Amino acid sequence: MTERAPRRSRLRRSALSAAAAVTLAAAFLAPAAAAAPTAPAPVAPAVQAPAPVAAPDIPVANVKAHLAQLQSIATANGGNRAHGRPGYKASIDYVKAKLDAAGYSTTLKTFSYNGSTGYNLIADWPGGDTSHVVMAGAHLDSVTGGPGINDNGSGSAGVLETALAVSRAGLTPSKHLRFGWWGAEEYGMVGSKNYVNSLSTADRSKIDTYLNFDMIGSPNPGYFTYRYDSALDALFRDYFAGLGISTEQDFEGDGRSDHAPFQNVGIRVGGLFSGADYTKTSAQAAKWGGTAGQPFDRCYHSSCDTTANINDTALDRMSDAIAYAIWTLAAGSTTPPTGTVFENTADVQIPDNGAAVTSDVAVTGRTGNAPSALQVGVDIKHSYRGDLVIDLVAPNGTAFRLKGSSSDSTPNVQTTYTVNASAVAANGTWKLKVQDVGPQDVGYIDSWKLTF
Ligand code: DTR
Ligand code: CA
Ligand code: ZN
Ligand code: ZN
Repeated sequence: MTERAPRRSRLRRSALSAAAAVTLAAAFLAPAAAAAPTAPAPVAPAVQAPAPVAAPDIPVANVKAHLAQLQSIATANGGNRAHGRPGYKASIDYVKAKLDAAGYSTTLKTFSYNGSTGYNLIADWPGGDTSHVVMAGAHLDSVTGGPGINDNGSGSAGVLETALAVSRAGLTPSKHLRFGWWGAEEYGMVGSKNYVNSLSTADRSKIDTYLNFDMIGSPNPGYFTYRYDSALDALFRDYFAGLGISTEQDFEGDGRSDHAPFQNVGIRVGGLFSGADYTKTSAQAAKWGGTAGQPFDRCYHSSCDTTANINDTALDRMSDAIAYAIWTLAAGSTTPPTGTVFENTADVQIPDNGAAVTSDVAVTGRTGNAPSALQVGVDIKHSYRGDLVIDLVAPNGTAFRLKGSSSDSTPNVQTTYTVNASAVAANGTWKLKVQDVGPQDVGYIDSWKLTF
């Protein structure tokens, strides 16, 4: 586990799509042996119908693991992952292998540019209405002068991990999901232009939306949304508002990344950007943090654009925003989103074979009792999840057993439980209680959240 400074817990009040439909095997949760409750534990909840849930949290550690692989590839191939160089083909092979293993239908499309063969990777998630395609993409190539970890390993890795999360969730969206990784963007969006030009008019008309992610982990980050489509702009703006972050519309990217070829044929485009060589203003630093008077990415197109050139928080937030957009748009929901998320992202170490630990979220602003399908999103990093016993403890002390111990040697618990909490009041401090009851393997609570 990479040691990280504990992150502040945060309240995330983001609009969620109530119809972001993912069919989850509902957890039939019986209250655990209560931890000294003040009130008797409620009767075991009735059988839960699968409930629509919000997008999962994208583990930023997974995104960074992809960046580490891309860095290794560049290091092993002359220090770059540029079009026409071996590092690019090795990068696309890495991404393709991950997607093939996750059940995607992948296609490697070649093109020629500057006397070299270029590669685009297209990955289709089976299912959904193929006459309504929601697409997300990122360019995978770097400049020749460096490994291109922020530009654009960050966007490539964020899109890749979202695609893998779709597979982990077994998402069955109403619309068809497609992902793309583009070659030769640095030479003028050559790969994405080639892809769009290769589409028939009929196939272009089937793409409802293309979302582009080019630089989403800049070390002195800004939070910019593409302004071209008001609904897509609002989708991201409202998401970040739920995190307490005020975004700005991007004005330096017109025609400068892979959204442009899609836009030029009339396809609705959106996306996110954390900034390149422009300078962060004092006003931006005041609201986003970081350093005024300095570029958003001082290593833009330079050899120092390495894995050290990434702001983890920006990468984490933007990757989560990609997942939110995909779940929302693919579910086909056009109804106004509802729902509120309360999250704690502070890491809490779990002592090996020892006492239970807890992580709190303070729920406020609700009225009455919690819902009968309260969503409990859990992200625990641990090398042997069978050691873990996990409870949700309500403000009145009522405990709901989420997971018991077992011989399951699989690492990590990254899932969403559905709890019938309708017998307890919503407002107050809820606790995730985790105990490691087996020897040797260790881990920590990475983050958890309640979605009402
Ligand atoms: N042209 C991109 C970097 C870039 C510059 N401004 C924007 C705005 C929106 C997306 C990307 C960019 C590149 O160098 O890959
Ligand atoms: Ca995350
Ligand atoms: Zn670039
Ligand atoms: Zn780029």
